[in-house]
Amino acid sequence: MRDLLETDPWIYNQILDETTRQRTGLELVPSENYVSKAVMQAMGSPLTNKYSEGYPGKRYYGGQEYVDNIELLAIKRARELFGAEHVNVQPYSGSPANHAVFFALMTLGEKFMGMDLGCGGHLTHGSKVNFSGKHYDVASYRVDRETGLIDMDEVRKIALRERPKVIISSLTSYPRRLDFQAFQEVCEEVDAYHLADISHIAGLIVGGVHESPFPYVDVVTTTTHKTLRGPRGALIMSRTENRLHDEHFRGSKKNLAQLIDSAVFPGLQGGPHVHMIAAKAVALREAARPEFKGYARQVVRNARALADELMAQGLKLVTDGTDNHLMVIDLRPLGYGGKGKYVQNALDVAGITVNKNAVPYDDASPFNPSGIRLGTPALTTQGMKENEMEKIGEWLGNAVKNYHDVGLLKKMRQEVTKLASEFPLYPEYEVLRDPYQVQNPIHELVKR
Ligand code: DSN
Repeated sequence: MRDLLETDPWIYNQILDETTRQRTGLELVPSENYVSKAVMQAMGSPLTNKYSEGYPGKRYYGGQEYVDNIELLAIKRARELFGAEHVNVQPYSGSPANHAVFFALMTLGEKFMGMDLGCGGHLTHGSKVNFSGKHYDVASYRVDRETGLIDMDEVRKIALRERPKVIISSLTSYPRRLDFQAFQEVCEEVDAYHLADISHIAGLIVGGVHESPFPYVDVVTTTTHKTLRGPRGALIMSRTENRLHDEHFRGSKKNLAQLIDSAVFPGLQGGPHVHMIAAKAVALREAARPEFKGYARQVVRNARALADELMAQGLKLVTDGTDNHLMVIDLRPLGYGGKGKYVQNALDVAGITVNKNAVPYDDASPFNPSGIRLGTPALTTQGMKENEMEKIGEWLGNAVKNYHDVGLLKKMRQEVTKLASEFPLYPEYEVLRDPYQVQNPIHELVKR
């Protein structure tokens, strides 16, 4: 990164410091991961210079011969990996992907069903501060108050009452499996489209440790940067033909695949980010390798080991454990309801990165909720296994219970850094310390 260093030492230094933060701490945010250098090289390539509105063979600009190959290859790899009939690789990220699917399947104001954000759903699944909640009519389902589990009888009851056009099966902070087949049965009973948002679990599905939404569902969205371990971005996968013959599409000659493609472009997006599509293709190739299955299995094993240790430390987990890559600590039994932000900040001091999160039926504010969400995809990429999870679970238990004790957290930071250094990440960054020693600290420059 010598050119960056010469052009902009301030940004260079921040990148270096962020890389050091990643290398010396423990990353437990369950939606994060560490991509390969191959993925990063595709992202940082001259493909970023190209405009390519349209689709392969049908573009609005010249010079597309290589871009078409890249997009076609990305589509082919995603179709093979997930067993999808149709794939669109252009969505910029998960939220625009969901937006495009809504655009394809519903007219504004129509009703859909999604999991409530506070119970483990996503912002784009009907939160009232998001386009999904503002522009559509939302009937949310929640988890059971006692068990924390999705109750499919309840989902069916709401669907029969509300008659939504689309039902979303998904999770963002739900630590258990999704039963796609059961969701599909409800969708068929009420003539709704089934959208599965598998952003969190795409890598587990590819790795064979979570059931696949195919062949049940109509449409699948996924981000590519979580358990799938690719660049930031998303995919939309679907059947080719429309399973339902509803009024919205009467008069339209488009099948489901065409409806989705035209919702992405020109409906929602302009030029696709070709460098990111290339990086998605690289990540899909990596995920097709046999060793990725081993990775996915280890993510789940590590999550179980970590959850067991946290519970052994006396912490309460939502649903009392995990089946996937994530878990949520309920701070309320410790008397720390509404203290999630402080616990998250305390863990930052110890070099352990997590995110504050609502627990189901949380009375506290989303800015300072009562839970901590954590997961194992990034640490597993780094090579950590059950032994390390036990150690980290012990530290976490100690740090959460004593989050006021800065001395303890600082001491823990040293042990954390020592453990992280045994699993080196991007080691080449070590030798690139800024030889110019930029004088103006960036905090001064950006001070408001
Ligand atoms: N921000 C993502 C997550 O952490 O789950 C969802 O968009």
